[in-house]
Amino acid sequence: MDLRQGIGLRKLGKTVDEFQQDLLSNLYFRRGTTVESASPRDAYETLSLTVRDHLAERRARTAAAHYASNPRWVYYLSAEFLLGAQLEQNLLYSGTGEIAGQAVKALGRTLEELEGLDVEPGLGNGGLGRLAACLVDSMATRDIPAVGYGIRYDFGIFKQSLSDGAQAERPDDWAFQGNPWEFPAPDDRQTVGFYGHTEPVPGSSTRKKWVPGEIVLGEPSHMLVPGYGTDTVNIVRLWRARGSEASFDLSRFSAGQYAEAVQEAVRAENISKVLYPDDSTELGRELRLKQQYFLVSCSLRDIIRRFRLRNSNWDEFAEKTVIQLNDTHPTIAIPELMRLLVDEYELEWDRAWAITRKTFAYTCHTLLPEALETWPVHVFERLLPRHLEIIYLINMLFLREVEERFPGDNDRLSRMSIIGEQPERRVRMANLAVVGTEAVNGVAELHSKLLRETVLNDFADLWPAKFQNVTNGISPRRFVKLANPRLSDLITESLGDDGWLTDLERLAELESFAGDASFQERWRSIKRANKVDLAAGDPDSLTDVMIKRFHEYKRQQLKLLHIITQYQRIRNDPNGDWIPRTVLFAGKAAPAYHAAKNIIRLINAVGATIAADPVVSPYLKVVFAENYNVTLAEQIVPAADLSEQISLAGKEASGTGNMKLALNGALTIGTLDGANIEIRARVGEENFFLFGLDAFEAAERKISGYRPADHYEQDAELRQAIDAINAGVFGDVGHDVAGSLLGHDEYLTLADYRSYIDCQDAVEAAWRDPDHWTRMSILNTAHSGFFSADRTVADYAARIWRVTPVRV
Ligand code: CR6
Repeated sequence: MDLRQGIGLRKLGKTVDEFQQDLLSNLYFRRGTTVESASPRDAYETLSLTVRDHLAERRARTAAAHYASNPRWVYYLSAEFLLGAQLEQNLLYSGTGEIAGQAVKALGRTLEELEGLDVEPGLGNGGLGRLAACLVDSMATRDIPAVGYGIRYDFGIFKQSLSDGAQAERPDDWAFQGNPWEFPAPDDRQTVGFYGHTEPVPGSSTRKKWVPGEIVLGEPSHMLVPGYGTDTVNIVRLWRARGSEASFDLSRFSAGQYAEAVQEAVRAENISKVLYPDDSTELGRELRLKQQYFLVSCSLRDIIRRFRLRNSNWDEFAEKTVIQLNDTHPTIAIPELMRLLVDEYELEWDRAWAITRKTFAYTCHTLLPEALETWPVHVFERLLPRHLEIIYLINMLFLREVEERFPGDNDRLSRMSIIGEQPERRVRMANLAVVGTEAVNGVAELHSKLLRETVLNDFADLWPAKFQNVTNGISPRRFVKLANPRLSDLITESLGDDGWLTDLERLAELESFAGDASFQERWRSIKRANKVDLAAGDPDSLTDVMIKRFHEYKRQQLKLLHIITQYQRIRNDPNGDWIPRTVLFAGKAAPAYHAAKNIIRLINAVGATIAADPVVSPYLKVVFAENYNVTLAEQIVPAADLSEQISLAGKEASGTGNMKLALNGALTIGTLDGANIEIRARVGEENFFLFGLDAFEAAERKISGYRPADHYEQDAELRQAIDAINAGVFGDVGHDVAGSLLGHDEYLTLADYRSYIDCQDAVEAAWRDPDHWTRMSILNTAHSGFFSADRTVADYAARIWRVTPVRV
């Protein structure tokens, strides 16, 4: 049988009857139950397996095509993948949605009911993890041979609930009932070492023998990543840590020492236990470094295994392989590849280094200095002694190169060194990532420019050609077609076909409808219906959303000042001509980030005060939607009128929520930060509400000695808002928030307050003219095509990866 022809069993284009037969057979033989006794979970699993079979058939053909063509591969290494719910996506991507809807009746269920049982794997924190998911989707859609590598955390991002308005966290046991989308691949398990010591190798100055003190197994499983409108199905391979056989101590167990008997296994399994729950503190640092090395070590061995299936010459490795490092989390891959090549495969150092440098590329996702990872040298030395030696050698040779170019410039040397000396010796992962890669990119134009001019300036001086920009993007399938079916249908009808789903720039054709009264009417009724579905507030009110992680730089506190100002204005003039608004917040704060958690509490306290106020509540409502995740985003985004993108300029690397909202016809109120700048340039200045300092002005303000009190003293409305917070009108927590605003106001909230309030007034003026507003909304959608992740992937493919698609 020729696999490339497909195995025939799962022919596409099934009838409802055939699909029903498959369902029943899966119910009996794979789920082991019957229609009469099937639980909802049985029905859900059965449907998922049946849909999965359709993709698995394509997967088999994809793997065969890839094997035959021995292509250049993209390996995307990421500590996070926020894949989103799978069932609905896979129904769409396998083209089985309609027949499945009919066929599940045989199980006495509806599709909606079963989709409700689908649990999203929350294997990420926010934008970075969701970006990884959008990129692998687009790589498959563009037929790029690719594998995503990540960690299969037992517990994903914590579940958030509110308790008396404060964030409470619960563990996210996402796969507690199993995960039908996953294929375990125990045969491909890898062995990972930690701790221990190194020994010299006689006759070699660069090779060493590493004798690890702890051994852990990495067991992979994979999820299918289907392309849209193509046969390609790629995979994301996720590693789970296990103790080795030797980690269970039978003699202790027999002696009744049950806990001691399993402690080694437990310690091993802890490595993939939880997604690092907190990106703001120093806690658990060693465990996080362990996770990073675990991911890297398993993945690199797997990549090498795959390479050696079809190739034997190491000089071809970098031609067949590009490894994209998603932020610095997987950067230990650089010394690890060196270790494998030099110590295990016995290549000369220089040859290994040439291969390594050509293989890797690095995407930086931040400008916040505290988000650039560094590890204390002593932690590294204990956990990864051989890697530290390799890093020292890489650093020595690198600094020699710098010294040659800039003789005598010692300040430069110490800034560029991979090892920082002050206040303690630390390994600077971003420096390592720049030194060990062929290309470095930021994620939006401004971000890439600031990286070159500030954070990575010395490196850009040395290697200007290495630095690039690739503006982020999002999946139009998930965030329009699936999230907003009404809008999707209208677009398809207006454009004549659904080719826009893989060629999003075609949305520009909507421009000709922007002034058409009946089209506008339909546009508005879709938005309204989406708001009714969301049921967050009056569907005729202006739905103003701020959905993202809670962080002071993102400035939820600025939005809060606007709400309080509005509240005070209405109270002062109850008969004014106020525009009803529903302000919807959603987002999680890192569990140990107290300032962010205080802002959540204050938002809820202000919301409660307003709700209890008969004068203000008809015009203003504050809603906090709990447990923001991909699924919730898919419900909120289509219902939004106004998108809050109000970070201090120069702080948000890109943002991707801003793209999702604009694409769904929300107007943005925002600063000149991250991708906002590119959104504004495309949708048009007149269709974007701009306010605030730009990145340059913000930096100047800080340098010239910023005093938040000046703004407080000079602006009566601001003063009243802060006084109310401070006086406890909204409870005790106000005191801390006000204190931090008046004290140092790290993110210049007060400096941007007036400009923001005036801009919100302009928003309301625009809202009063529905035709004008709708026109702006249509134009936002029409000109957001650039923000498709398909375009992002095409940019990476052309400029960084230099890969060519393989059609299945
Ligand atoms: N927090 C950036 O802050 C960007 C995403 C994806 C972030 C955000 O602006 O859109 O990455 N950075 O590029 C990090 O996670 C370090 C994010 O999600």
